[in-house]
Amino acid sequence: KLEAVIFDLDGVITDTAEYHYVAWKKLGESIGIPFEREFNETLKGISRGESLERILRLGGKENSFTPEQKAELAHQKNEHYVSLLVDLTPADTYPGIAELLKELKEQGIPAVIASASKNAPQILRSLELDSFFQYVVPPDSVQHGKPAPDLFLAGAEKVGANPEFCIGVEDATAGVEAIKSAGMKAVGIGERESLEEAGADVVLPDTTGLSLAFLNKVLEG
Ligand code: B16
Ligand code: MG
Repeated sequence: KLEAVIFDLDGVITDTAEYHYVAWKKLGESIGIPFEREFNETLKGISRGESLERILRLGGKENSFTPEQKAELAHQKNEHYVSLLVDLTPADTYPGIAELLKELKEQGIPAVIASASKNAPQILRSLELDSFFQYVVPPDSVQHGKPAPDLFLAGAEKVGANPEFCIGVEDATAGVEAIKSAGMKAVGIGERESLEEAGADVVLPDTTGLSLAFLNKVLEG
């Protein structure tokens, strides 16, 4: 029986992935490292600090900044990102998500957030979804970010669920890898090829197909 559903946030619950892209792109341009959407895919699910490192590496500038300057760049990106978040309302929740969360709550199946984002609690409040989640794993509370399993394992442990009977839902390849190394079933949202390659048990093009009945089938295999 399904014991918990552990959700990624950005790209699964709502489209903040787009805001991250806009904010990182602007930051990149400000330091002479332009990039496009394709490169941005590799930043999904990756922490703020590590995302910055990857952008600097892309531009061959990993040694051009002191740790203090890097912290300031990450701060600038976050300021811009947070300024874009003020527009977020419940209407920005992806289709099917609110309905699924209601079903889970009615059945007493815990819903958990395993996001790399430090802004997750604020985003959930703006979407008015915070009361549907038993737990939001603080990204700083675990040792390793995605693709390591830490965030997903911490979520399962907090609600007393056995990973074997948990389902993780992710839009990023690093996230799908994290779910699989946690020993859970993985539902990928987005592009079939890359998510299947990362180990997803099933891939849906978007969130409309998510329901408790669907997740129960995934768990049965
Ligand atoms: P923040 P997820 C991740 O969230 C994003 O996919 C990633 O692009 C972002 O850099 C990371 O959160 C950190 O977010 O800067 O807000 O702390 O997909 O794991 O929900
Ligand atoms: Mg994501």
